[in-house]
Amino acid sequence: MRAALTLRSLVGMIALVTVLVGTGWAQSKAIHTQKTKDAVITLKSESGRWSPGPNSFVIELTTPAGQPLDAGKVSLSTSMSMPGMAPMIAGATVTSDKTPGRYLGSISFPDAGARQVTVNWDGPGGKGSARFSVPVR
Ligand SMILES: [Cu+2]
Repeated sequence: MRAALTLRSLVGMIALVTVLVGTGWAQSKAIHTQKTKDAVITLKSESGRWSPGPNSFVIELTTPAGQPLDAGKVSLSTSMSMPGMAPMIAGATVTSDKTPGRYLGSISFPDAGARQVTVNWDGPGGKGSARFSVPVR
């Protein structure tokens, strides 16, 4: 009986780890965390940074208390100011994940350098915006 229970909990743990690896761990290093009055926004990716070329990443939105934020439609855009030329603008493709407050994004950068990032959201959990800087390196 005891052995059976142990085996069962072991199987359960393996299943849980498999799910975590499949959904979370592959995008687990934080690129940037930004707190606003209403939300905490975390950008994550496998490498923990943005690099020139295509990037896939995760946006997580929570309330200041750490509950998933029902953020509805989320968008992310970036701007880089370059001397003597118009700012370089790049927008991300953002889709909602099955997990509340979790979004999957992809974005491509032609070069390295600091980006001014704007994240907007508009959903049942509220509407808001955050701005911060992220290096592309
Ligand atoms: Cu540039």
